[in-house]
Amino acid sequence: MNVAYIGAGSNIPPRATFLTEAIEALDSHRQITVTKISSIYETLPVGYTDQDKFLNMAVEINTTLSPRELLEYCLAIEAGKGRKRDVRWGPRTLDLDILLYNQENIKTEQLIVPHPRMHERAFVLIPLQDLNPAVNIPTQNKSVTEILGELPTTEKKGVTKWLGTNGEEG
Ligand code: GSY
Repeated sequence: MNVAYIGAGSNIPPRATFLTEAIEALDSHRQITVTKISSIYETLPVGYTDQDKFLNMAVEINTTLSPRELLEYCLAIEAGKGRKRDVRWGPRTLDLDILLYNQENIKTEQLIVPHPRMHERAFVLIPLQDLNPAVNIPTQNKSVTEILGELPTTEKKGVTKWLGTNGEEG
């Protein structure tokens, strides 16, 4: 059995619905079990900053899918939520990224794991810390908590726990 961590993000309404439906879709695959779910965070956009705030979260899964098969399934879930890939860093209904797959370093044309920028991004690391603070990021050879401790406070300030209220669009 393989243990993987997947990061999820959305900045087009209904953001929370896109995230929860994505997790349901992951868990509905007969070769995937969602074992842990992080809190949901509202996060300032990183990269292309002239866009709406994101909701971000992460999940831990057990899976018998290969990394390639898992990527294909994540892409199919994104496509099912109307994800278009016209603007590279632009707004998106749903983004699913394989952050870690066991402790493997994977580099193919389609997939790089650990996700190459995850160690710089508080919107990835903070939800991941909810799931497993001690998990090692193989490219850095440090735990998620250690890496977060070294991240500038300004990065972390852009990430706040999101508490959806009844009827909120998300
Ligand atoms: O990398 C995923 C898409 N993305 C995000 C995101 O999910 N959250 C935040 N806060 N900024 C982002 N910029 C991009 S691109």
